[in-house]
Formats: sequence, C-alpha cells, structure tokens
Amino acid sequence: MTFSSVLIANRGEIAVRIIRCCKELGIETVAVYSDADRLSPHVLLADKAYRIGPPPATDSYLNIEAIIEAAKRARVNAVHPGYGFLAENSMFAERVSAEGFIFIGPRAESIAMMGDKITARTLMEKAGVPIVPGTITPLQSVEEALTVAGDIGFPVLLKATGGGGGKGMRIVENADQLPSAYKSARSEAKNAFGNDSVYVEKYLMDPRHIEIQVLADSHGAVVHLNERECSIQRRHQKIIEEAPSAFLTDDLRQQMGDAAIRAARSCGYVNAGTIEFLVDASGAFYFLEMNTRVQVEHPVTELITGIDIVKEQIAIAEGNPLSFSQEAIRIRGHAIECRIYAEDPLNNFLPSIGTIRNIQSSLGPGIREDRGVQAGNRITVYYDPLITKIIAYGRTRQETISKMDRALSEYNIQGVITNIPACLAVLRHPLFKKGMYNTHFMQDYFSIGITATPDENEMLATAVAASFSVHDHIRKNETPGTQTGSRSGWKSKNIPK
Ligand code: MV4
Repeated sequence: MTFSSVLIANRGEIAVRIIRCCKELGIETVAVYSDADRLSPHVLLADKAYRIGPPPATDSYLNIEAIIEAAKRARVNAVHPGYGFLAENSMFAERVSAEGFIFIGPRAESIAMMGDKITARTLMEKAGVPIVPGTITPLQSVEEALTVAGDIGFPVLLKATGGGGGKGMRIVENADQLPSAYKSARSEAKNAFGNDSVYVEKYLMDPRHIEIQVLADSHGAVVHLNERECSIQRRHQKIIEEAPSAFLTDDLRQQMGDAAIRAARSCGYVNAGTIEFLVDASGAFYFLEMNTRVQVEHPVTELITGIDIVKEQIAIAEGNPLSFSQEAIRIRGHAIECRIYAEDPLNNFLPSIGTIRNIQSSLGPGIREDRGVQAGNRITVYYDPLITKIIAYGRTRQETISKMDRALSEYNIQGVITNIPACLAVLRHPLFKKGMYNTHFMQDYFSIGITATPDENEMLATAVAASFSVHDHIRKNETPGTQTGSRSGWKSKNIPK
C-alpha cells in the first residue's frame, strides 16, 4: 500500500521532521495541536491541522479519542506517533489499527513486551542477548532480594518492572539498606506505574550508554545501523549524542549489532527500534531496554549511514521490503547532536519558561538543525522544553566537534535561558575531546565542588557567572537576555579549546 495521507500524532521538532519527510514523499500531512500550539511550526507546515484539546498533554497529545477522531475526519491512511506521548502506548497502537489505520511503528504486542522490563529480560536471555546478572521474575519478598543480592554481590540496583528511563530505581550498597530500599522502590513503582513489581540487577559502576538502531521490515529482514553513544546525560535526560562511539572497536560493534538484531527478532519486531546497552570499561555489554519508537537522537545515525530513518519507517509501514542489506550499510564520517533546552542552571535546571523573542540559527557546512519552535512561540510548562537539536557532521570526530563549537557559539536565542553554554563546556572538556567519558560525566565534571578538579571547577564557575548576567536581565525585567556562546563569556578565553 502507498500512503496518500498521514496524521502526525505529535508536536515540536519531531512532528516537523515527520511532516518534512512526508512532503518529500508526496504524502498529505495532517497535524494535530493543542491550544498552546495553534501557531507552532508543525501546525503551519502541515496541509491540514485539527485541534485536539487544551494545553495539558493528558487532554490533547495523550487524548486517544481526540486523535482518532481527527484521523477519521481527515481520512488518513496511517498515523505516525513520533516519540514520547503515545508512541510506546500499546493500547494506542492497537486502537489505531482497530480503527483501520496503519500505525507507523511496531506491532502493539512488541511494544507491550518491551514495555515490561522483566518480559524483555526474559526474551533477551532466551535470544542469547547478554543481560545484567539479576532476576528475570518479579521479587516476591525482601528475603528473595537478599538471597539474589548475596549471589550476584553488592551493590545491586532495584528496578521497576513497569519502569524505564531511570524512574523508580534504587541503588543498594549492602544488606542493611535492602529492606527499606525494597519498600520504597515498590511504593514508588506503584505510584508511578500502577504496578509495584520490582526486580534486581547487579549495579554496574561506570557504564557507558551505547545503543544500536535497528530497522525491521514486515518480511522478516532485520538490519542494524550501528551505534549511538549517549552517555552525556543529566538525570536521565540525554544532552549530547554521537555516532560512531569513540569507544567501540569494529569487533565490539559487530557483536553488539548482531545482539541487537537477535533482540529485535525476539519480539517479532517490525519498523525502527533501538536496543539500549550498558557497556563496561572492559567492553562487556548488557541489554538495558528496547525503545520501540523513533528516537530524539536518530539524526546522528542518519548522517553517518546516509539512511533516512523516518522514510524507512514509512516504507516499512507501507509493507515494502528493506531496499538494502546489512552489507550495504557503511559508516562514513562522524556526527554529534546537541539538544538545546530552555533550562535555567541557576534554578535547579528547571525549564526556563517564556516567549522566544528571536532565534538566529547558525547553519553552515555540516550543520543540520531539527527545530519545532519559532520566534513568538512560548516555552510552557506543558511540554518538554527542548528548543532545537543541532547536529554536526564531519569527516572526523575532531572536525565534527569544531563544527558544533562554531555553530553553538554563533547560535542566538532571545527570551529564554538555554543550556548552550553547558554544551560548549562539554565539547571543550579535555576528556570529552579524547572520547573518555561514561554516564557519570556530567555529574563528575559539572557539579561544583564535589568531584570536579580545580580547573573544572573554574570552568564551571565561569559558566555560572556568565549565565548569572543573562539571568539578571530577565530578573530585572529588562530586555530579555541575549545568550550566545560569545556573549555569555564562554569563548575560548575561558575554556581551553
Ligand atoms: C543501570 C545502571 C547500572 N547498572 N543498571 C538508568 C536509566 C535506566 N534505563 C537504567 N539506568 C541504569 N541502569 C545497572 N544494572 C545505570 C543506569 C544509569 C544510566 C544508564 C544509562 C544512561 C544514563 C544513566 C545514568 C544513571 C544510571
């Protein structure tokens, strides 16, 4: 089947990304929007747009009835869920299909299986994909947790079966801490996921977070598009991603790619998906979770492989076989993505709420920008404060870092405070430049005083002072702060290049 019309059940940059892809394919685009998004780029770009409710996501972008109603009215062939919102809601996928539309994503069963972390671990174990040592059944008692922890050794990590993304986890260092951690993990899981089931894993001390992109068609072909290194994150929010990983050898890359393909096959996966792994310093890797959606960081993979992942998602959903084999997939060059958030480092990194007065992009050779907001739009409390994604592509990692530095230094956003200075500080950090980092990088080097070296503390103090001056303007209600790499004092004179 060839789609003539697709509804995009999302907002922001990913909705724009999908709309642009549909336009290239000659497919009519149908946007949905909340009252907060009436003038957002995804609405203005689409051929048609339907209001689905008031600003709160539960009343709009999570409102299954309203979205189905819009799909019926617009008579679309298919629905693309993007990421977040309903993208990994198996009931939504089921409902879309039941109403006669094609869901541009995996089967509802695959989503449900991978959403249950114990089911996922069990499937991986059967498929020969390494999992972190621990249980593959829900813990029945604190005694069982103690026994398992005794076997695998402390520290251990309690995780929620219905969880993911770091919610409801408890690190347990010794037997004394176990009973209270067990109790609180269960009650937090119950509150957050309506499911108090928890399991236990060996806690890996300094892992890297490396994920493999896969594509699977409806005819049984599964390929992988290599890895993305996603260790630069704060509180489980990724900030900088890159491909390829500076850490992987060709041998390890192939092993992880093969494991990812086995993982996708284990749940009868169709469409684009991502297998997340934790990788320790010795190169041992362990399955963490499978993400059954297109991801925020998909562009870095597109740049190094030349494959348009959203286009492939649509082709797969149309029932077409993949047009390339694993052997045809090559890595060329290096790509880095920086997620630019409206957030305030001096206010505990809470979203910097306000109207974007002006945005001047800094495109240039090797710079891609995926953005879903424009001047006049508001960063609100209702949605993720992601403003834009800058993606740099060069021949080498070093060249790519330079391109990103140039682009971020020149980028100019007025009206809200952003994490651009923080991204620049990471790019210029000696250990980042060497590719020597793991999931603790942000915590280790960008928390004043605790673990950072004197040099790093000085860099950070300069950064905080710089954002103070920006901040002051806004506090005093003067002209909203102009924040660019250069004007906020983050240029090379402060940070070693
Ligand atoms: C772990 C771990 C160490 N050992 N599991 C965090 C998000 C959730 N998906 C799983 N996470 C982790 N699981 C074991 N057995 C460390 C983390 C973790 C982490 C993982 C990936 C990226 C960033 C992270 C930050 C803190 C903890």
